[in-house]
Amino acid sequence: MIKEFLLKNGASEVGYALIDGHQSELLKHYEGAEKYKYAISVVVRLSGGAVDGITDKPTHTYFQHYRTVNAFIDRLILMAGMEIQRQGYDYIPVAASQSIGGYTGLFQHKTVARLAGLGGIGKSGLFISKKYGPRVRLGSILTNMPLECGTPFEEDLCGDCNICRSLCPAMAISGKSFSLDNPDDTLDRHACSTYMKEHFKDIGRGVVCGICVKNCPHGLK
Ligand code: B12
Repeated sequence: MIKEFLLKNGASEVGYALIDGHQSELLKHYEGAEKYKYAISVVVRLSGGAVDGITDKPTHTYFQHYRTVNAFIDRLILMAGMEIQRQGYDYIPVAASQSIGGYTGLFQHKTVARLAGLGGIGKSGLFISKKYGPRVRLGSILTNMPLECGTPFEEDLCGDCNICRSLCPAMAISGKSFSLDNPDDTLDRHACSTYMKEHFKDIGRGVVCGICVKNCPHGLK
């Protein structure tokens, strides 16, 4: 029912993930979070036109779209969370784009989307949706409402492709395939963030780029 609600209200894809056992980071910031054993991944497809406009730098249009989609996702997960609460369960909304320090969010949307089976992680470090490639933004709802969860996505999506690595102006992408043993080996977060801050301050306050998002062949299909 929650899935139908989210899809009816504008989500492009919705998946359920079992996050029990993967809450250690969350527990450092959120006392009592162990009861949130389930998570809902909310995927919102980006405007192709807004993404296609990105060249070797982002655009004002992409930045505004990023902000609008973030606000939309935050509202959507609030509405679904209120419905979860009406049914007698609890939830934590994980905002679309909130950092809590050290290049990290309260919980990783990519973890939820991948565990829900909606897609995998590419060499770019981005979540690649099976339907839309990386041209999506994500939100998550953590909950104690028991859900029938999807099967985690395990396939390698990139093979020999290194387009994102060769086009990244920050040289932040290592070219290594995603692996659960070393999930953070794909992207140098500091290099990515520093480049955006130094070069794109006037376009998107230094928080957007999108070159890897635009050029991934999975999103061009
Ligand atoms: C802080 C932050 C940044 C930082 C650090 C990036 C980073 N990758 O950590 C900086 C400023 C550099 C950044 C840059 C960008 N960001 Co950013 N960012 C975030 C934010 C707010 C938190 C990320 C975080 O917690 N990082 C900590 C690391 C450890 O986690 P992670 O890399 O996000 O995810 C890893 C785990 O999920 C792990 N994993 C996967 N499956 C499993 C399973 C298990 C069991 C475990 C333990 C782990 C695991 O693999 C992933 C990759 O290493 C998220 C929102 C969120 N709450 O998730 C958005 C988010 C990751 N950003 C996003 C985007 C689009 C961007 C940019 C393109 C900028 C832009 N908007 O134009 C670039 C892209 C860089 C790139 N190639 O990935 C999107 C990604 C969408 C997608 N398709 O993947 C997100 C999800 C926001 C959103 N609402 O959609 N970002």
